[in-house]
Amino acid sequence: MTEPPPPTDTHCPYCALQCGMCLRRVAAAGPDAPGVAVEERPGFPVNLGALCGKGSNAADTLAGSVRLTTPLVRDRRTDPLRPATWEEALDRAARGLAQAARRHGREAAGVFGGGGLTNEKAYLLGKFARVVLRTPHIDYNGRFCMSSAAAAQRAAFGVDRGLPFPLADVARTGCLVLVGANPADTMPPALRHLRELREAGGTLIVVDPRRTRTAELADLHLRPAPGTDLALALGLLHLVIARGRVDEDFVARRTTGFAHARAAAMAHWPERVEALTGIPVGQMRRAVDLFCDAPTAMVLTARGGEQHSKGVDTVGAWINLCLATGRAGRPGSGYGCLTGQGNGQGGREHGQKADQLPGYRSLTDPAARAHVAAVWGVDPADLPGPGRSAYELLAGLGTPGGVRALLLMGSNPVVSAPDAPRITERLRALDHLVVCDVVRSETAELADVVLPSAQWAEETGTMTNLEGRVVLRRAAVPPPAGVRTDLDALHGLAARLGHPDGFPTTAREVFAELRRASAGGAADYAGITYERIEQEDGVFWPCPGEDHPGTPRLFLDRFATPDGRARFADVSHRPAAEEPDDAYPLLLTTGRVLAQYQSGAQTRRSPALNRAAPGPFVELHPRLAARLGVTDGDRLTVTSRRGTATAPARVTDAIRPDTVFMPFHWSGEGSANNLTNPALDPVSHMPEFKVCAVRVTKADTARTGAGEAA
Ligand SMILES: Nc1nc2c(c(=O)[nH]1)N[C@H]1C(S)=C(S)[C@@H](COP(=O)(O)OP(=O)(O)OC[C@H]3O[C@@H](n4cnc5c(=O)[nH]c(N)nc54)[C@H](O)[C@@H]3O)O[C@H]1N2
Ligand SMILES: Nc1nc2c(c(=O)[nH]1)N[C@H]1C(S)=C(S)[C@@H](COP(=O)(O)OP(=O)(O)OC[C@H]3O[C@@H](n4cnc5c(=O)[nH]c(N)nc54)[C@H](O)[C@@H]3O)O[C@H]1N2
Ligand code: SF4
Ligand SMILES: [Mo]
Repeated sequence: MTEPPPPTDTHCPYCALQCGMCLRRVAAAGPDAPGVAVEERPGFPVNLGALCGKGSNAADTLAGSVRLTTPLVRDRRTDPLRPATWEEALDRAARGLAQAARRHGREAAGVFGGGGLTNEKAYLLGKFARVVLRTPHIDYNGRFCMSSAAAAQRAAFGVDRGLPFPLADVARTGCLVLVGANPADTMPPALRHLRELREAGGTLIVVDPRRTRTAELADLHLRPAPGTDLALALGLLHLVIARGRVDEDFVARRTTGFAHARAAAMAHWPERVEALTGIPVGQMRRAVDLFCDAPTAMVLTARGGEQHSKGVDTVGAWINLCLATGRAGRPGSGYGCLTGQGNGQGGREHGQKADQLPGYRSLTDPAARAHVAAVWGVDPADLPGPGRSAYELLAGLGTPGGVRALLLMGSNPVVSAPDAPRITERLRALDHLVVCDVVRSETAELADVVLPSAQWAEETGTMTNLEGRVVLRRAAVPPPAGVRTDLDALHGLAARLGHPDGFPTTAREVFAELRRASAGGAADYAGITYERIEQEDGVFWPCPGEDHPGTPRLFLDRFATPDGRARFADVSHRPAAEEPDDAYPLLLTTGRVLAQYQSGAQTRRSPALNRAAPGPFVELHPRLAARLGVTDGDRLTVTSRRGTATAPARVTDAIRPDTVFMPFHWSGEGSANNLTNPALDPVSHMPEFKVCAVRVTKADTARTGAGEAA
């Protein structure tokens, strides 16, 4: 008998914590059951062995019964999908992309990627768009995620890395402000650091319209009306200035632009901000005291503050608060963004984004184009310019001048895009849709060609977590028969489109090229190797050489701007794109629950997770429920200017009476994205997922209009 192989150290397939875990090979309980079990990996510093339910049930995603295990094609648009060989599927996929370009020009082919893909996949996908298709139109679902925080960080600090310090530093700050972040549900192992913070005497302020499980841990919970965080941050800065708490020395030495920020803050006096946000002035004063009295302080934002048509300005205002009080670029202090997807950070550094080249280089910078073109062996003049942002790309599908043939890898926009019914209609209007996925997602159902992909535990590749730590996911089991890696698929497509070279199928080879392409850029991976990652529990970028230790903490000496100083943002309050009125009198906000992940494509296929979170719901306050004549469990119809969703009521005083909340993990009639507003931030092009105006009725009275909220 042969010895069983040792367990494999790897990382969770889901969120940006990229918790360390161990996979042990086990005898599969049946032909379709996964052949591995998830076990603790105590040493990894981010989660120290802890996993949330999604992580501990992650092996469910490997089961053959929930997977795509053969390519699928359809012969005519109206035909059902049928199984095909890889040869036939790749031939058809390549032909469809080439045909669109031939008929309508190169810009008629497009690519849509995902922040869950490894660095190697994201890098090759960008190269595929620019070198093989030579189209400007590539963007990805990260645009829907942390793009507002990225833009604001870049404006203020010259570079955007989720956290400019290791997550464990959170435990040692004096005061932590969480803005629109609910890690108790979205990153549970991170709570360990919050608990340590409290034990060490630090304080926690949570800014969230809902009393979440995270808010329940707070010393102070501020409950702004959705879409008013910008006003709140300005109001807090006003109080900082009025109470003489500005760190004048820091402002003078390490920043520029305070005069504008000061003037804007002075126009947001506390009573005005109370009227805008609903937060009592006394609570704002207490927040400023907690923040300024502590020796060090941090502000971390997540999607609640960022997914707005003014997300960039909102993050800018929170960064202003940090800069004015000297809480940035110092040990124990700073601003950070909790990135979301497994590779939300790395996925945006290596060229999936419409305006960027690998290493966080700008597609419009001639030197950057020359560097990357040399690595790719092409003429810089042949590299296309910037393309459309995610929502604009999707909304233009199948229109004159829009993309007519799309390669989509690692996203499920039928469920997750704002105003999803409209995006679904656009996907149907394509001449040709190719989807690479691990499961038969709602979006795969619309495809002309579906390519079944290998995933996390079945292949090797790197991910960059929310700290800028590059980690290595290692293969523990072979993929099911019939399944190939995304790198294989890209190689096959590139070869059929005239590029037999330049698209390696091993992650190691791709990573070697990525290191060269990123060398000298802001996100410099040149010194990172798989061996170092294994030995050092991950390596933090920038890491320009193999003898460089990597950079766990940024900005301690200087910010990454040309003059080394951080820049204050010049921002003022403005309302949400859609405010309540007589027809749509309530605010809707959307977000997540603990046991489901994103569009649910993976977690809705896990029996344990489905038992924990079986379906959509509408959270509403008892006073609103009473006004509507609704009790817990009644079916509600929620209507916005875009559409309608129906789901059971969940009555709770954890939410403001003027606001309802829906999670977005489900498709069909309970889909929150039937309702959401695709109003975009002018800079980041982030849609306004977190606030729109709705009307709520009891479902069985919807037709008569009775029970409407006034
Ligand atoms: N269980 C689970 N975990 C996940 C994910 C998942 O789908 N499920 N997804 C991962 C990804 S990609 C991401 S991006 C992260 C997201 O992580 P989070 O940002 O923590 O998650 P959300 O639930 O989207 O939003 C957080 C909070 O914002 C609040 N909020 C809503 N509107 C506003 C507002 O206007 N202002 C303020 N201040 N707060 C508001 C909501 O009430 C919610 O509690 O989670 C990651 N982890
Ligand atoms: N209303 C509302 N909508 C939102 C949000 C919100 O807060 N409210 N949040 C937004 C945010 S922050 C995000 S990040 C998006 C995410 O939304 P999506 O982009 O839809 O994210 P996922 O559901 O993770 O989709 C990933 C897809 O890739 C597949 N997949 C997983 N691993 C691999 C792989 O290795 N290769 C390939 N080819 N496929 C793979 C999965 O099966 C799944 O179908 O949703 C956004 N939509
Ligand atoms: S917190 Fe995120 S990375 Fe950690 S186990 Fe849960 S889903 Fe996985
Ligand atoms: Mo996200």
